[in-house]
Amino acid sequence: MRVFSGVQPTGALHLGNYLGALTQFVRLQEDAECLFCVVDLHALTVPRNPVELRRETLQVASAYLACGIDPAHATVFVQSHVPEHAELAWILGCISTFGELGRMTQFKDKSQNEHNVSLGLFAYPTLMAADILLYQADAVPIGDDQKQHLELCRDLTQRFNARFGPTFTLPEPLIGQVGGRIMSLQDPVHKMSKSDPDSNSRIGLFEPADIIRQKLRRAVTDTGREVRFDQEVKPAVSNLLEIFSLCSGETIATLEARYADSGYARFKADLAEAVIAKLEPIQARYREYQAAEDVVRVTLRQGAERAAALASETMATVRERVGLLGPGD
Ligand code: ATP
Ligand code: LTN
Repeated sequence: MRVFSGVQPTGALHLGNYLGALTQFVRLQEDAECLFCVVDLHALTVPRNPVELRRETLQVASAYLACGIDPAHATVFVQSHVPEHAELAWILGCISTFGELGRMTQFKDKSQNEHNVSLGLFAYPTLMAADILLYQADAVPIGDDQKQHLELCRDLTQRFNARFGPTFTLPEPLIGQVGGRIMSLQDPVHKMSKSDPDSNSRIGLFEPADIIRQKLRRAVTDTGREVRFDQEVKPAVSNLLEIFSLCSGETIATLEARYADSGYARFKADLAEAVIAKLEPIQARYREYQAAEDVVRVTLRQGAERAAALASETMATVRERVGLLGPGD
């Protein structure tokens, strides 16, 4: 089985990225051939400062390694180091329709209230499909918010294969039963997000312990005092229970029993310690990689070489299938 996934270098990673995506990546690398990409071309779909983009690209790569992705098991690389991503995105763009791209909820959200909506933002899902199809990935670990993009990728796969002959593997989404949708700490109907202007809504993976304690103390709760998992009636507490369970390894039922009558304050204080304990070793490793950026750069260079070999093989077939004249033809 081959697995592909990507994270955008668009700001500090948060607990949602970790529990929804990165923990799955680490688990999968044992049993599958994995490629994990820092999707810098996707980050260009919104205006970016070039110096920050370069820095954040290295930061996401360091975060991958700090979370436990092992370059001996998985290929870690930067999207723009393999130019075939952009080439295949163009070809897939030519079989995508205006209507289907316009229905993407992420596009609708991100383009709302914007005067100058870029072609890149609109075409974002065709680039994501290219990422996946270039490597003939069987499975794609993602958070719940990316489900619609993956469905579009599957539609494009079937359309391309029907029109030009069997070329691409049909990818399956892998979305965690729990952790696939970690919600904002300030507004539990919205997902925890890097782009939320309120930083109290999220816990950064590399934030100091006292900030984590403070953010969890300030996290909104629901009416009533009881700590109970009920996503309809108690969405905020249910989200905190889910985070607690994923960080401590205890079941939600165990946590409900322990905190049933203890009130929110003690529950939140213990939750903070569980999150801090989970993040501590990741933070320590992240600091090591930050101090050894050359190691990260070498990993990315080697990763790009491996990825490029696979990508060029797929693209040779694709060019031939769609009818592009090769230089040697
Ligand atoms: P933004 O929040 O600004 O939209 P993002 O964090 O969704 O950005 P990425 O960094 O590309 O964007 O996401 C990396 C991975 O983390 C994706 O697989 C995404 O589905 C997952 N993810 C993002 N937010 C959450 C969340 N709140 N819960 C679970 N998974 C998430
Ligand atoms: N769109 C994703 C990031 C992403 C991705 C991918 C995920 C880009 N290409 C390929 C899985 C597979 C996001 O915003 N979270």
